[in-house]
Amino acid sequence: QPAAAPEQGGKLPADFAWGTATAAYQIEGGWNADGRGPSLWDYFSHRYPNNVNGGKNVTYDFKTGLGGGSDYLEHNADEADLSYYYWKNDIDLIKKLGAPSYRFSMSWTRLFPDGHARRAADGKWNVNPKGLKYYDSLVNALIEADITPFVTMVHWDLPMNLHSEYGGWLGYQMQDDFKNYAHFLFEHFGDRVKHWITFNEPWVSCFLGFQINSKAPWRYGPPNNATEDPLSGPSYEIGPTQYTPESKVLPANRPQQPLEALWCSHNLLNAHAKAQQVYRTHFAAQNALVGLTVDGEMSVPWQEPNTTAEQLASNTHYADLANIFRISWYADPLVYGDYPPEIKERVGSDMPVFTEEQKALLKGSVDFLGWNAYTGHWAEQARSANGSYIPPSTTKSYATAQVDIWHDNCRGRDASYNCLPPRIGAQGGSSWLIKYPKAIRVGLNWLWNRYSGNIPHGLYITENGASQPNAKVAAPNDTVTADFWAALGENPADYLYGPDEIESEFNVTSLVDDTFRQKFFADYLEQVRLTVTVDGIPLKGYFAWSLMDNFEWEDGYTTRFGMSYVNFTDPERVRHPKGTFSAVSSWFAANKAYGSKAPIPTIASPS
Ligand code: PNW
Repeated sequence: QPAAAPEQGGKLPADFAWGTATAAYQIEGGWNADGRGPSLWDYFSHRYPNNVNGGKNVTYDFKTGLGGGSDYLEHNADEADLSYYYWKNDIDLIKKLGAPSYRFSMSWTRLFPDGHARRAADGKWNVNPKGLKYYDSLVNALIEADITPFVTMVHWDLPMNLHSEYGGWLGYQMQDDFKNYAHFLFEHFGDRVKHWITFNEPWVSCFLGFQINSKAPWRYGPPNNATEDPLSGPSYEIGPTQYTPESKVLPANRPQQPLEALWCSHNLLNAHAKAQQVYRTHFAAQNALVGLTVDGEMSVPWQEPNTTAEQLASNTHYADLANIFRISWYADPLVYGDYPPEIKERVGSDMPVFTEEQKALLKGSVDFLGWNAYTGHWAEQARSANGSYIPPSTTKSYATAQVDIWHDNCRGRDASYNCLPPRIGAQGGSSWLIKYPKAIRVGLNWLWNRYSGNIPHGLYITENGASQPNAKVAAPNDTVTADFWAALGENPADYLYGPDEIESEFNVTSLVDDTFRQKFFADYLEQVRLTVTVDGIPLKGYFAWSLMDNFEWEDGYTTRFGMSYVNFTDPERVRHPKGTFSAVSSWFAANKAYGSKAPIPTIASPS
């Protein structure tokens, strides 16, 4: 079979925004410094340290980040990269990269320790002055360095006090508490910040926090110690008013919990719409863009050489459904003012309903849409353990809808099951991360196909990146032959990592000389270039995750996504650029059109 002619395209446009991304809780440290209040992550990682990375007894070798050493790290981000103290080093690093933009998040509780932003009679806000000084210094220094700030308002670190008062996202009160916080941010930083992202990955906050139970607030209790129950502990009670005024329901018992993720999403979407309304009413003259970032996996119809047209059509239908449940659950209301018809039809009366007033506020409430692109999955109709297809359910509820839409690629299946479809690409260093560069192109096309013309300022990749696989990650055991990949026009060498290759790639040096990650970025960035220059999708910017190794949520410090290496026992947390750092910098120098200004400074070799 002849190889397809290479697609050419050209360079990314001169105004294409690129840079790296970070999040406050993952890098700042200084968790209680200068009056900062606790967020969900501070509270739950302290109270239930077993929630993060398997618990207190796990020790590491710090040089490699692997288990089995004799070192021990607290499983929280009390210190992390100490960016609260060493933020100037972060800016130097971004300058060295030559990136024109930087995406970071502000910690709500550093500004308003109890979460309530209020204005006194004299017009003054009850803001924590030292927290404010931190972000003023950061924003001002970025602007001085000619780096455009993209600011995320909430990257999962909700004020713990709001969770105690009314269940955080379960309470309709969150809508106004967030609106007030956003009002303050617009008012204070609006002269300098022109790109706002209200929320990072609502699906993760709501579904992982309130249903799948892998992230704060771990609503079903600590996963590694079932005897501890955050719902009945002495220092943590959810307040009496939950859900929305319409639902009037207090979830006193567990059976009602499966719908909490839906109500979390509902309140969060309304909160976004209210913040955008505040912006357009009071601050439009500042000329900023207000968007939101959705997450993270793209489902692709399962296809093999002998897939029939009929089967492919069915697989495409299920891939679409999976993407609608993951992405359009949020993007449809923000763009079109209501939940997708495909979801409402399947979830039936379990689905929260927007009032007409809420619909009007939601419609057109994103100026741009951010997407965190990491991974892809084959999708098809759900199958049972013996491999036969499960017919769509006839009852309409959230529980049955979940079964109907669920696709698989061996994840979550019984190990004895002979896995088909095989995984879509090489396993990265996080269980959920499978390298599939085309996901980014397929996904951006999918998004623009559904929303084109209704998102005035286009799309941004607000995160893309990889954790380097290490010896802890099993090599793929799927039987995927070279013929299989060749028929799909793929090179198996790009996908298959045998155990030997992983072992030899992973040694201490590879933490800095990170070949897997370099290849990952090269392959995804090529797809970004084709998406913009061949497909004509209005992708306006791209942010690599992440500037440096940091606290990787429930994986603690064992999983590294950084383009710079950080030793977390080093009191100064020196940032050492990895191979990826210069590779990404050079890629943009070669593939983006620049004006007269020299884009890329010389990058010192890693120390
Ligand atoms: C992102 N998925 O989350 C977060 O925004 C970052 O804070 C985090 O460090 C980074 O990914 C790496 O984990 C994701 O299931 C969560 O595809 C889930 C997915 C992707 C990204």
